[in-house]
Amino acid sequence: MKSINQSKLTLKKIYKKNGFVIIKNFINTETVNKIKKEILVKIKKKNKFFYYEKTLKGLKIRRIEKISNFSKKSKSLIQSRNILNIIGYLEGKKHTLFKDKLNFKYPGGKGYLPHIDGHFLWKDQKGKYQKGWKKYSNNFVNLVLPLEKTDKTNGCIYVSKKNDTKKVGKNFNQIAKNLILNNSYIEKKDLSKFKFYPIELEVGDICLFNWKCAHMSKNNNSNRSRMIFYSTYYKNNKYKDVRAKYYRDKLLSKNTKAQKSLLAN
Ligand SMILES: O=C(O)CCC(=O)C(=O)O
Ligand SMILES: [Fe+2]
Repeated sequence: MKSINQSKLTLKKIYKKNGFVIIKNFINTETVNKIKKEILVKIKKKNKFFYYEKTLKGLKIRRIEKISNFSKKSKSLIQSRNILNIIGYLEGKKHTLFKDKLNFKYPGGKGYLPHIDGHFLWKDQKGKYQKGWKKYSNNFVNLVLPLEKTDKTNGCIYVSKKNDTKKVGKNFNQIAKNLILNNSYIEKKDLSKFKFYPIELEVGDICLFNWKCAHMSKNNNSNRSRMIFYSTYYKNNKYKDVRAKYYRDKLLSKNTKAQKSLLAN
């Protein structure tokens, strides 16, 4: 028990310092394999929550939005006590699921330009500008949970330390202002301020990173696919049904379709 507590403390120290941490062997691999199998069967039929991309090998699925609505097993994994507890422990405050998706990256699938999640402006139903995710909470944590091994060759995520972000801004307004308007890409002139670390994960491992950490990923140039759960948790506050509100707002927002997707293509 002592050693478990000590290693948890080490994880917390790393997380506090860098804003991100990899936790090895955190999830039961059989659970993940079962979910993967189930999803691979489900995606054979098209659905409006599936997004596709063109690759040299034809049209391939790129992501499933709201994966936890669509797969009960995914929902119980993404919202498991284990995951919520470790996030609460690392941040020192309770967090709850905000949004969730499954990002595929088949061979030839595209990467994501360097960006900082949630730091953009969007127009609400009335055409009024709103502050990205800040409208919903003042802190968020992202989870990367691979359904298959992810490394540099198949386009793993790269994350930079949260202190790098301070070089472009100290708070939401400053950061958002210095990113490309209406989305959250880092300007070319600022890229040298960030050092990106590859997040190589086996099935069973997870990575958690704070929303202030910039991140990116490259194209998948291998012949292995790369499926990951990519979900976000918000720091609890007085608001209720935050996840539902976020998705409703996104649907009704006056942004263009490209801006709505929040994707770096
Ligand atoms: O799947 C990836 O490689 C990155 C995804 C990402 O950063 C995002 O969806 O915000
Ligand atoms: Fe992102």
